[in-house]
Amino acid sequence: MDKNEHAQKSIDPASLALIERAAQEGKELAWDRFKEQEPQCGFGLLGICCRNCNMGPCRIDPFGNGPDKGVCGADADTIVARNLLRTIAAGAAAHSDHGRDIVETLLHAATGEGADYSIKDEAKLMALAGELNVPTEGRSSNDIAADIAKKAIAEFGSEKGTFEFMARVPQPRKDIWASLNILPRGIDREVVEAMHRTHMGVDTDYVNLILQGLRTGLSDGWGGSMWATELSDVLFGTPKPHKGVSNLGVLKEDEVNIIVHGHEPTLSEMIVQAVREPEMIELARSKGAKGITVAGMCCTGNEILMRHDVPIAGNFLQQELAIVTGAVEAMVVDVQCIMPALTGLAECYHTKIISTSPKAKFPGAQHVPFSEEKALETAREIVRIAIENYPNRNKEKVFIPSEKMEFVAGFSVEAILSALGGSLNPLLDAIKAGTIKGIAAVVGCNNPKIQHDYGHITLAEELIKEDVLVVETGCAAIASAKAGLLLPEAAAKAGPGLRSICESLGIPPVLHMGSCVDISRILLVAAAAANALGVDISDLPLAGAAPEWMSEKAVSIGAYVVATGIFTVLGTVPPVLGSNNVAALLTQGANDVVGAAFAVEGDPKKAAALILEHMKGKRAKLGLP
Ligand code: SF4
Ligand code: MSK
Repeated sequence: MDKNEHAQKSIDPASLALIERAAQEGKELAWDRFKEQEPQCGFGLLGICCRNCNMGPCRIDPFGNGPDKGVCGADADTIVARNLLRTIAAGAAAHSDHGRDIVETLLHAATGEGADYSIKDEAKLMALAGELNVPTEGRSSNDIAADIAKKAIAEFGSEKGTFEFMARVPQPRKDIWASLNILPRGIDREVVEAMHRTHMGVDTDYVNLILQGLRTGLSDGWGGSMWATELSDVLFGTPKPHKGVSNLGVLKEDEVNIIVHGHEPTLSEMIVQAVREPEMIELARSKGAKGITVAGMCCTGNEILMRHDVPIAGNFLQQELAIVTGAVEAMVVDVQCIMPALTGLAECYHTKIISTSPKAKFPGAQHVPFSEEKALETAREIVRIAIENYPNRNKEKVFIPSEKMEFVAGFSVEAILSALGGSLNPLLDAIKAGTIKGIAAVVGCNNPKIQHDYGHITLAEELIKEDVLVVETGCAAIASAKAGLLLPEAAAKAGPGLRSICESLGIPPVLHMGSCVDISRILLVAAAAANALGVDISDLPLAGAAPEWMSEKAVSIGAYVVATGIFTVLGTVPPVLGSNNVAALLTQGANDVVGAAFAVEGDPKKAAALILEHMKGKRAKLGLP
C-alpha cells in the first residue's frame, strides 16, 4: 500500500505517522481489517437479516427476487425495526450500567465501605439533595449521599415507574412523551422490555417497535447517563475549565507511560492518584525512568481530563496506534470501545494490556480485578506492573510522534453558567439577536468508514464559521482538542458573532462537555434554554450530529436526542435502509411525532448545510432574525 492510500485514513498527522510505521512493521490495524471485510454484507448493511430464533437465520431479498418474509412471516419492516430496537437496547444498557457502577461507588463511599473515595463536590451534593427532596438538616454528607444513591438505584428497576429527572424536562416535551406513551419507567425495565418485544413472535408493528426504541433511549439519556454524570461530579468534582495537552505526542520517551482506556472514571481516578505518590515515582526512577505519565484514551480519558491536568493520548481509532509507539508500558482498560485486537498487537511490543472489570476480560490480557473496596490498592498494583515493565521497553522500537496540542476542557453546565455570569441569559440573548445562530452538539466515535477525524473537524469548523456554537463530547471532542479547536484562540476561525462572544468570555468556539454519558449535560442546557424562552426544545435552533459514529451507544444517544426534540445528522448510515417504512419514519415521520428527525449525510460540509438550514427554519418560526 502506498503512502497516498494511508493518507486517506486520517487527517491527524500523528496518526498518519503511526499508520505508516505500523505498515512498515507489518502490523495490522482497524483500517486493514475493514478492508478485508469489504464488500461488507449487503443484508447486514440494510438491516434485513434476522437471527432472533432458530428457524432462521432469515433474510429478505432487497431486490424483490427472493423471500420477502422470514420463516415466521416477519417482513422487512419488522426485522429492521426489531434489529434497531435491539441496538438501542444494547447502547442504553452500556451507558446505564456505567451509571449503575457510579451509583454503587457513591453508595460504597457514603457507607464507609469505599474509604478510598470521598465526596468531592459538597455543593453539587446539596443541590441534588434539594432537587430530589432528600433531607439535609443536621445530616452528614455521607448520609445524604447514601439516600441519593438509594434513590438512583431504585430507578434502575421500576419501583416507582417514573424518573426523578423527569422534573428537569420542559412540560411540553413531557406532554409529548406522555401522549405517545413513551415516558421511561425504569432504566433496566425499558431495556428488558425492548429485548422481550424483539423476541420471536412478540411485537411486529414497526411503529410500536420504534416508539419503544425512543423510550429505551430516553431511559439512557434522562436516566442512566444522567445519573452517571451527576454522581461522577459529586464523587470526583464538577468539571471547571482548565488547560490540558492532547495527542500521542504526550507520551514520554524517558518516562513510564500508562494509558487508561475505556469509559469509567472510578479506577482511572485512583491511578491518577497512585502515580503521584512519592514511592511510585521513586520506584520508576529506580527502573531508569524519569517519572510516570498517565494519559487517557477515549472516554476514560475524557472523564479524567475534565477534572484533572491529565493529557489525552487520542480517540477511538488511535488505541492501536498508541501501542505501535512502542512506548506504552501498560494500557489499562475497563469497559466499552476497547478493541479485541489490542492484545494481539501488544504481543509484538512490550505493552501489557491490563483488564480490570469482571464484565470485560480479553484473552491475552493480564486481569487485575478492580473493586471499589480496594480501589487505591488495585491502582497501585497496576502502576507497579507498568513500572516493572519499563526495562522491557525496546528503545530502538520507540516511535513517538511529536504532535501534541493544548486545549481547554471542563465545560460542565455549572462551568458554562459561571462563564456567562450565573445565568444562560447572555447566551440566549446572543441567540435571539442572531449573534449566535444556534447550538450544535457534535458527538460520537471514529469509524474507518470515514477518514479519521475528518468528519468531526470539518463539521465543527463549518459550523463555527457560520456562528453556530459547538458543544462536544466523546471522541469528537478529542478530535477537536487535537485540531486546536478547543482553544480560545480558535475563535479566530469563527464567524464575527460567535467570535465576539468567545472573545468577550474568553472561551473556545467549541466546548468540551465531557464523555459520552455527559451528553446528559447537553440535554440540560437544551432544557434550560427551552424553559427560559417558554417553548419546547424542538422549537429551538439546536441540532445534534454524529459524523463518525460506530457504537450501539451512539444509536441510543441518537434515539434520545431525537426524542428530546433535536434534529440529528448521522455521518455513517445506520442499517435501516432495508425498510422504506422504517427509514421514512426516522427521517420524516418522526417530525410529526416528536418534532425532530434524523438525517444521514456522510459529507460533513453538506451536513453543516443541513444543520444551518434547520436552524434557519427554527429561528424563522420563533420570529428571530
Ligand atoms: Fe426468521 Fe422469524 Fe426466526 Fe427471525 S424470528 S430468524 S425472521 S423465523
Ligand atoms: S469512546 S462510544 S468510540 S465516542 Fe465514548 Fe469514543 Fe464512541 Fe466509544
